[in-house]
Amino acid sequence: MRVWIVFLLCLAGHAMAAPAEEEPALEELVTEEPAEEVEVGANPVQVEVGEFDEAIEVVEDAAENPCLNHRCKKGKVCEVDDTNTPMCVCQDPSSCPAAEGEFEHICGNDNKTYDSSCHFFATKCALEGTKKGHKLHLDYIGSCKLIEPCLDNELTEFPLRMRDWLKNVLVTLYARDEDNNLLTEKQKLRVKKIYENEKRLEAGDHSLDLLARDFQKNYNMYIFPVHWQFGQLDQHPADGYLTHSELAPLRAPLIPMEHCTTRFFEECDADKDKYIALEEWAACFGIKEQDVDKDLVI
Ligand SMILES: *[C@@H]1O[C@H](CO)[C@@H](O)[C@H](O)[C@H]1NC(C)=O
Ligand SMILES: [Ca+2]
Ligand SMILES: [Ca+2]
Repeated sequence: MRVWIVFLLCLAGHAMAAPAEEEPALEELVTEEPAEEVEVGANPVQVEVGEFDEAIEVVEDAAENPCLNHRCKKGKVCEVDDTNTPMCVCQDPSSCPAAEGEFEHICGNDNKTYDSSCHFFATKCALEGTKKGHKLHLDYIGSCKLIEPCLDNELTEFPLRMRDWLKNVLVTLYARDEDNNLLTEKQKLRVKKIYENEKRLEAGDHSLDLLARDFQKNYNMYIFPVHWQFGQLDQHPADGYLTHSELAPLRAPLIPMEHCTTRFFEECDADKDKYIALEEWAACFGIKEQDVDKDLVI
């Protein structure tokens, strides 16, 4: 998640700030499925149990409130039935906390603006089992707006810039990694080679021409960043394929700033099976087939 914050800062054209632990988890905000990451709906007992309460009270509370340790996926909250058995039920959107601002708004792929991701997932839950509910996805962060169509020539620019960002994000993570452990040891070894390469194009506002030439010349430096990005997204489950919701942490913040995002990822799914395989992913970033290597997704 810290990775995405850095990534966003690059995209927004700001100087990269130190990754902040206390930032809201973007990935958590936009990833739709994994139930285990989702917090239990706030309940008064949980809120009142503070560090200063005696342990015995906590145990009693847990026994009395089976919802305390019962996790529900996004859009659902825990309730107990007549037999005091916890179950997850759809959250009423009106019980969602009021959005604190425009930045919490979410645009659905129905081109409707939802006040917050809570409102969005509660609405999606209410439609569970219907065709409409199945089709409803979080499209991007922010209120719905007019997104200009992506022209063919703009589409070809997209991977040029994205590859460059990825490389710079990795190098920046590496440079700051000493105390943060943002990368694993294996990843560090890979990035070290890029970081220490004198021919590396430094981060900057480069022309598309230069980016294209650098990709030709320093092609090898781009192979790992493209694989790494895939590995960051392919986690629910890590099976070598990206689903729509696995892609969401990348897509959702990007779309309002980069109008070719949707078309790019649509076309990335070359066989149109709704999954982006590692091979498809690598190909749409210009990585040659013989350089696609599952072992690089580490
Ligand atoms: C989506 O909604 C926005 C804002 O209401 C509007 O400007 C835009 O034209 C809509 N897009 C589509 C594809 O209907
Ligand atoms: Ca996957
Ligand atoms: Ca595919």
